[in-house]
Amino acid sequence: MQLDEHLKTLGVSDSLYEVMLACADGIFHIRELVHVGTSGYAGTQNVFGEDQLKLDVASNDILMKQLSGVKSVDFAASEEEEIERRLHIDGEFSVAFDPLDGSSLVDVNFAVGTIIGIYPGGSFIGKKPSQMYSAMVAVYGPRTTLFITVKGKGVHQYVLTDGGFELQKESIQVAEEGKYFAPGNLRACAKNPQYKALVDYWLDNQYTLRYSGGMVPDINHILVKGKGIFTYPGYVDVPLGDLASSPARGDSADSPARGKLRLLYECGPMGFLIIEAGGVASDGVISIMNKPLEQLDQRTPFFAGSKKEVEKALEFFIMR
Ligand code: P6P
Repeated sequence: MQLDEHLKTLGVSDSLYEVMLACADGIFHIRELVHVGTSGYAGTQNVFGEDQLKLDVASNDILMKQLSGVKSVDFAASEEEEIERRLHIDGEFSVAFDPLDGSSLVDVNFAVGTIIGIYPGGSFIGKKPSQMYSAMVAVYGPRTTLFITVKGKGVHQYVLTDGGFELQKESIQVAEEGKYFAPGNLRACAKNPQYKALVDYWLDNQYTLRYSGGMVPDINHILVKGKGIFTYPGYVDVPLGDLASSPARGDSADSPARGKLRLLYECGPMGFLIIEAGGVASDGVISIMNKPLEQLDQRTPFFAGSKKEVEKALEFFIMR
């Protein structure tokens, strides 16, 4: 069954259907870029001070163009742009995206992805991930696959064939436990003994390492295998409770206290997929879905995957 047909069987509204298909078209064109597009730097930096690749800019333009063509899209926010763009005033939806997450991995031919969150219209500031109607995440690897979730309607996987996105697996579930671990930000172990103790726990208990440096393929592994944990704590040994509330404490450009992952563009939509599949996603203190967005480039620690694995991991980050 094709994506468009399956969305109809899920009972997706006509207006949300239109936005999702526009995003899917954008993903199709980004995939072409990734596989044959030029490499190299654009000579610009994003709001995080990261040098932008030509692929970053081009994939951003593709999605912005797609969304500009949908009258129901109010604001669009991209990890590659400093401010949210107003496309159609009072549109029913606002769409946030990371057009090519992990783009620096393209040159080493690792898998990368596109992350999209579809919210109610209006500015993103003050919104919580729990308000999302839908999340769409594409994985550009040996195959191009797409995960979608629409609130309350499960998580479903599609694979790109000559005929378009074909339903591959319905109602994906993440089991309560599973010994795969994807330990992001391992550098933090040097200053964060609690994280070091957690990694030692995984090693002592013979967990299987599955980490590529790309959040999309790393969380894709949890969804496809149906179990495991992805972690990306902050860089310093600051109590997670403090991090969850205080802005910028212990922050520095190259080692932000709350880690480098972004709430709006990465952790919100990825957490939404994991939770809709029966897993959990946390900033270490609260569900990622309940974390209000204070600024577009807000970073957050992130722990996501099998419920018992996340609970076990957070035991190591004792609240002091
Ligand atoms: P590190 C990619 O740049 C990304 O934003 C995520 O996809 C990934 O999980 C993380 O950064 C990897 O970070 O510190 O291992 O390079």
